[in-house]
Amino acid sequence: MSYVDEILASVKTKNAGEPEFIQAVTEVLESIRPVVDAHEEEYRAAALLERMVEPDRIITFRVPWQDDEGKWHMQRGYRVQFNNAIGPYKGGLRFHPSVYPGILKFLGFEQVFKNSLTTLPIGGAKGGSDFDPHGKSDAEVMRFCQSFMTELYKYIGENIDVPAGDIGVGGREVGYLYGQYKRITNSYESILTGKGMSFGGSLIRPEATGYGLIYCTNEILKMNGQSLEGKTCVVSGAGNVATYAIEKLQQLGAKPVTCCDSTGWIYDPDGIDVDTLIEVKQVMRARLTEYKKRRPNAEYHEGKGVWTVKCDYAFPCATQNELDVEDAKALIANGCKGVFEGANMPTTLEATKYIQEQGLLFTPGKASNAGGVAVSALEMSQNAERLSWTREEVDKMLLRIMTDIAHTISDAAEKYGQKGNYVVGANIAGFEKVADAMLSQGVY
Ligand code: NDP
Ligand code: 2IT
Repeated sequence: MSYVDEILASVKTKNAGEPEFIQAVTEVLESIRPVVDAHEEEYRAAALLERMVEPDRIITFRVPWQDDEGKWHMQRGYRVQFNNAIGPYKGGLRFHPSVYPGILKFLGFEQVFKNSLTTLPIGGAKGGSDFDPHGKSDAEVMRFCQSFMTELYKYIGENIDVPAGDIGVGGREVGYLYGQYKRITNSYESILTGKGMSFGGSLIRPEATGYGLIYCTNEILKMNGQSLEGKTCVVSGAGNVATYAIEKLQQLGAKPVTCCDSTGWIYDPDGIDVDTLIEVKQVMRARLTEYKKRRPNAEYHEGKGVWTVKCDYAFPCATQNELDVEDAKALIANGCKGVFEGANMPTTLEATKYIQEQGLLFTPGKASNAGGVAVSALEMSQNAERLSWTREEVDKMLLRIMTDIAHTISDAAEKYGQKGNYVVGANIAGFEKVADAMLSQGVY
């Protein structure tokens, strides 16, 4: 049995109850086959793949919190410190009822290769809780965040592990978490990114993932003789990534016509209005039914449906496995020419394969959504030198990083005889640097 097949079989057995983790590992290992085959003896001798698919450690803790009526609740908190071969652990925190170790392991594993692609010195991690912020008051969210950090603070540090936001964790949560860290340790350190601008945050960090997705897409389109100008786009999600992807699409002359949240979706034939979206989702923290009330020309539908809308390009920016084969078929039947992932692993393995076989352009999230963590790393740099860079400076660096990623994944795919297969390109390019760092540092 080949080394890749051996490791895949073992991962499937050992992590049987964690389908998302198995999915993420399968995609990466299948992609890197040619590299592994070429270095099999060296990699086997160092147990490289065995170590790469096993997190350095998983920290699990209890998070009790009190609601506004005085009732106590108990949540689970986690931090999966996956791999620090190329820098301190780095990756977001997710607060969502679906959070369990399998989700955080898939996200931490993806983060290792994504962070490698940014070229910045950051390792991979992910954390979070099964806490659901929907419908909670600010005071409840604050108490939860304080309780969460009261345990997490033991395991993080500016040279150890630097968390940030993800689903359900935005500027408000990062602020409360940061305040509690400072209160416990009496130390003003860069232990979180995505901080507010008044206490060490970086300009462009809120926009970075969405903007970065579109910068990367734009470069990939250019390389393939296409462009965003005048194109109709469908976007899923209505949170951090979706909102700023929509904004940048508009700035580059495209027309994004959809967004969705966990209950329903919007089709706005005039193009999504970003100010209204921000008002409804970030200020009011309401459902998209409020968007419809403010934009009478728009349609609101319950449930799932953005992939049924006619478009040139699609941008899944909500959550994992939100785009399956049926969705891919609907997109292609409607003339879609490319799918560019803003979320982490939003496309199922089967749908990815189908989309690529049908000749569409496709970029995997670990490459195309790397702009968020890249600007997080720039926030760490600014904190380290106790300076803040201008909006223009950070945006320019983001653009350069995302443009470089587009070329890196394209070149790696071509080098291994798979021109245009950006999944293979991203996985190989991300893997090579981590493998080199791990092999250099000895077996542990
Ligand atoms: P947010 O919490 O800001 O937004 C998530 C959005 O997706 C919300 O509108 C949410 O709906 C919607 N959503 C969540 N689950 C579902 C579902 N099952 N079906 C439909 N819609 C759903 O998170 P982000 O925008 O930060 O994250 C989105 C994705 O991007 C995730 O995969 C995340 O891991 C990834 N990502 C995030 C980065 C970041 O910097 N924030 C960086 C790189 C990747 P509702 O409003 O109802 O909650
Ligand atoms: O998935 C991701 O890359 C993030 N949620 C951002 C992580 C970070 O540390 O900024």
